[in-house]
Amino acid sequence: MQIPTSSTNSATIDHDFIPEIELGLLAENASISPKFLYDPLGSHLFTAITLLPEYYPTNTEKNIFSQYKDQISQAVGIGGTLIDLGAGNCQKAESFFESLKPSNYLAIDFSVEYLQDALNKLAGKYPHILMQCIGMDFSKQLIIPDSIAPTKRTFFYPGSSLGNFLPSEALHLLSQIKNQANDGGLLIGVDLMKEDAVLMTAYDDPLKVTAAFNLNILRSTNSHLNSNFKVEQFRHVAKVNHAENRVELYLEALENVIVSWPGKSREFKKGELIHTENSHKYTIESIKQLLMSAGFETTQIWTDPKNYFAVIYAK
Ligand code: AVJ
Repeated sequence: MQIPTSSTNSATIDHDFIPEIELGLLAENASISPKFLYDPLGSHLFTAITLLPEYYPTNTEKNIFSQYKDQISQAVGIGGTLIDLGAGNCQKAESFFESLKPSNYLAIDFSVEYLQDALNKLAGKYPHILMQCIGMDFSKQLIIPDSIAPTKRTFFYPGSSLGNFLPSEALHLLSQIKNQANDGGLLIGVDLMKEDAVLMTAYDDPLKVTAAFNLNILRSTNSHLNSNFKVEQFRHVAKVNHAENRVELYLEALENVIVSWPGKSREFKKGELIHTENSHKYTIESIKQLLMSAGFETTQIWTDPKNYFAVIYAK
């Protein structure tokens, strides 16, 4: 893997995703990993979701960040490398540049094309911060390149993206973060459990932006696999799973469908579901437990008045 030193270059760790996608599609309970939601159009659709009034996480987190900016920045401390996990459009990290004064900014995302555009714009605005981006699927392994100085690292993982992972996977990722933070820490945003009605409108919004975002995973899959999914043969479904403390997204076949791709095919009966995403919701206690199990020793926590969302600095 090559990590460029120029301020706006990117490096992509290339993976062959075909075996992973096939495994999910051929399983009795079919699934497609949520990382395939974020092709270039999917990344834009997700940004559109964050602008919906029904999608409370983004705004709630933003309000917590702005209300407690000083306290949070004081907890995190200045300097070192700010490592943005799932950087997207880099806006959230940018809002901390002034108070955290990082010398380096490393933006990591699965969708590197979208990230590169965002970083190009940012680099011109902050010439004193050395910026790099990497396209990485850190759902399996988080590897911070050797070219990133082993000084203080602040991992930034906002937006409750941790919620995509099963508890065991989340623990694995958090442990890897702890082991690579040196004397820094983790600033993370997590979504809290709440009443079903609020969750359901957030994940099945009346403008159907979330439906478009979810259905687009079929086109993203077609481009990876050379398969022939037709978006109009499926519909978006959101469910709250209380036993697992999560919202689940599915695509339901509206008719009997046969999907094929080079060498293989899969039949979906009318009503059959493809699982596309889990969005785990935490309690203050459950996320603290998870962080402690990952090796973090202290946490500072900020929430909103409705207790919809929590921002945590863990060291
Ligand atoms: C980016 C994973 C935090 O789970 O709320 C938004 C993705 N899916 N609407 C979430 C998402 C449907 C989002 N995360």
